[in-house]
Amino acid sequence: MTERLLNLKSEVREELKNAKSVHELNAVKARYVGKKSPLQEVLGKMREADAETRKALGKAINEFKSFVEEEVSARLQEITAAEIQKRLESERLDVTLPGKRFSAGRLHPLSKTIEEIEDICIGMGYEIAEGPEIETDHYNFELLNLPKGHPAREMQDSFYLDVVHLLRTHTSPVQARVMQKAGGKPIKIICPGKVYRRDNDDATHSHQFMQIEGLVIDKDITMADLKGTLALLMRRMFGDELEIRFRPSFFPFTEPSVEVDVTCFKCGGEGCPLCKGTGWHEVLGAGMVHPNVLRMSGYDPETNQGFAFGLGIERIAMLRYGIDDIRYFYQNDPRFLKQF
Ligand code: 2U9
Repeated sequence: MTERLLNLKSEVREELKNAKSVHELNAVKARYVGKKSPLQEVLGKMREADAETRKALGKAINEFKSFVEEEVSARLQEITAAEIQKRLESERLDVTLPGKRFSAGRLHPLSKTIEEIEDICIGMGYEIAEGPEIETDHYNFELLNLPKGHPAREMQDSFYLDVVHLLRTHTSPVQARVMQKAGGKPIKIICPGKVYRRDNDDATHSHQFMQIEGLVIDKDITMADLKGTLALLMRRMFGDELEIRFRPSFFPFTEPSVEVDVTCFKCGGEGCPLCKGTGWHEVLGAGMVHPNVLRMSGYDPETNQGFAFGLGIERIAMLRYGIDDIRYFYQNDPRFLKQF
C-alpha cells in the first residue's frame, strides 16, 4: 500500500507540474485528497487491516495529505511568481525613452510687447483704460481738435460704417471718454488697442494695427514730466543706457508736439545697419494736450495741463525683435510665432 502511495506521489508531482492556474491546482488537489480520491481505496483497506497496519496506514495517509498540501502550495508560489513575471514583461516601461514632444501655446509677440509696456506704466502709477473699436465721428475726431474739414481728417483716411460711425483711427477717443467721465479730476491712463486706417498693406503699413496712448492730466504738468516719463519707459524697454531726443512736430491734439527718438540700442548711437547709420530710432509721438482738447472734455486749460503720447506696438516689436515685415504679425505662421 505504501508503494501505491509512493506511485500516487509521483502522479501528483507530474499533474502539478502540468497545472497552469490556481483553478487547475485545486482540481489536482481534489482529485488526490478529496472525496473521490484514490485515498478512499486505501481507507477501505484500513478497515480490514489489523491495528498495527491501520496505524501505519493512517500515518502514511496523513503524510500523503501533507505532501499534497505542500506540493500544491509550492506549485502555487511558482505559478504566481510566473504570472507576476509575465505581467512585468508585458507591462515593461523603458523610463529612459525620450518623452513625446508637445508644443505649448505662447503669447503673440504683440501681446508680449503690450504687456511689457503695461507693466512698466503700471509701475509708474498708470491705470489701463479701454473703449469701443467702433467710434463716432465726434469722439474719434471732433473732441480731438479735428473739426469737419480739417486736413488731418483726409490724411487719416478711415473706414466709415455710416455717416457717423467709423472704425477708430487711434485710441485717443478712449482718453476723451475717460476725460468726460472724470469731471475735471486728475487722470493718468494708458489705452492699448487695435486701430484702423485705410492704408495699403506693405512691409511697414497695415490697415489694422495696435497702439498704446498715454494721457496724464493734472495741475502743473510740464514737458519735463513728459520727457522724464518717456525716457524711463524707453530705458525699461530698450536698455538703461539710451538717450532720448525730442524733435518738433505737429499733431492737432497736442501743442507743442514732438516726435521722439531713442539712441540705437544695437550700436549705442554710433551708427549701424539697424539704425541706417543715423544712431537714432524714431519710436513715438507726444506733446502737451491742446487747450481746445482740454476744454472740450471738461477741463479748464488755465488751471490744468496734460501730456499725451502715442506709440505703434508693431513698430516697437519690430525694432525689439528685429522683424522687417509687419505682415508677419498677422499671418499666424507657427514658424514665426514659436520664436517668441
Ligand atoms: C487726447 C489728447 C492727446 C495722443 C498722441 C501721438 C502723439 C502720436 C502716433 C504714434 C505712432 C500714432 O501709432 S502711431 O502711428 N501717435 O504720435 N499720439 S500725441 O495724444 C492725445 C490723445 C488723446 C485726449
